[in-house]
Amino acid sequence: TGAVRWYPVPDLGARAEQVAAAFQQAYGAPATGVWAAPGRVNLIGEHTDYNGGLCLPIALPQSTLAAARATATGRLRVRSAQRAGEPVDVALDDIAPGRPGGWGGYVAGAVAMLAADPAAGPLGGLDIVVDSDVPVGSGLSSSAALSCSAVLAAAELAGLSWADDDEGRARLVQLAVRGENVIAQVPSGGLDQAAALHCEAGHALLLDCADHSLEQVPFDVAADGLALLVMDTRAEHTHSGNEYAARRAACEEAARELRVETLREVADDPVEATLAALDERELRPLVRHVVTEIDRVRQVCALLDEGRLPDLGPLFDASHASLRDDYRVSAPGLDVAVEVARSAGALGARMTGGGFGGSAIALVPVGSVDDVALAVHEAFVERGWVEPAFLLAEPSSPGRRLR
Ligand code: GAF
Repeated sequence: TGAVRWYPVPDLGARAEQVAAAFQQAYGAPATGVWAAPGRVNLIGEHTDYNGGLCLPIALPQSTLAAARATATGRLRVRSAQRAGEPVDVALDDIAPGRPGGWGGYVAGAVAMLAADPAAGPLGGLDIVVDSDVPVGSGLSSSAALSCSAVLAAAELAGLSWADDDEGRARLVQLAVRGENVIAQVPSGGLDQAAALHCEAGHALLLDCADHSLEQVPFDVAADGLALLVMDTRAEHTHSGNEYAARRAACEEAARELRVETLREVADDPVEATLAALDERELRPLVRHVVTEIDRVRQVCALLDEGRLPDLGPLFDASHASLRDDYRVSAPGLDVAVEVARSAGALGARMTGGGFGGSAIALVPVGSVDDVALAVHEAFVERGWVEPAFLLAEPSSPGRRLR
């Protein structure tokens, strides 16, 4: 029905023209190129990346575009179509932790890390215009889409062709992660940036955060008459907030108590007796989530390998329960979306991304997609909540130069 709100699927060619035109308008000179990086949904493997675990994201067609050119001003100037009133203008030398603050820190972080890389040629300055179709604050990784579009632009303008192969892309991922951690001061774990730069169309990316190895896993829900429905609860979410950092710190504390480098080692060799040593109410449930979630990623990959897509449903459900009850990062909107989606015909559903708001995903028979979206929409309206918004996730292409 018309009441349900769907995010449009962008025409990236047309969007690239628009951003190039906006660049010309803003700076009175043509952009050298336009680069794009996608948002993502993580199929499973949540809050495992910073524990050396496994994740399984796909890239979305919704992307952030960056039109850019090199300058000799010694400054980074950035304008955003989404934040028209907040242009950034900072000397490259002044980029520092927390400076610039806000959204500009994601761009500046990526640019500063690139400029500091010994392999990069001198970067005299940069003008950028960004424009995004990734919903902001929805757990769909708008921040990594932003930092990764910037790092792609900055690298190529610094004379590096790192985007041409996996090894170079892995370097760009590291720069974007470091920029977010150090300059934007968000302690994210690397899943989002790896998804933005390594995911391939038609595939999920099996990411092993212990050794940064990657595997492309064919993922074609349509072939089984299914769809992956993304349900954006549009409830405020942020992981620069304390909760994300607190979970990460607690996992590090648990690893210290268990005398392992990361919790991945416990996942590979789980010992109930070891877990029993941890505080029953605080650390043990967190570790249980990480250990069981890593195992669920393996199970999902095995099912995909056998072409048993409909059987993913129960693993999605188990992942959600674990994130809600053990890891405690769900939110009322996410729980309602997941439960209502299941009652309306989804085979399984779970929150995706960092949590505390943001989006959930549901595996739905194609014929039930409208019913599920409508049921979730109505459940939100009944409760007097902000209307949710939806999209169908098509595994899409990685970050790249568009023109
Ligand atoms: C956020 C973080 F940025 C990622 O690094 C990851 O930890 C995710 O939450 C949870 O899986 O998106």
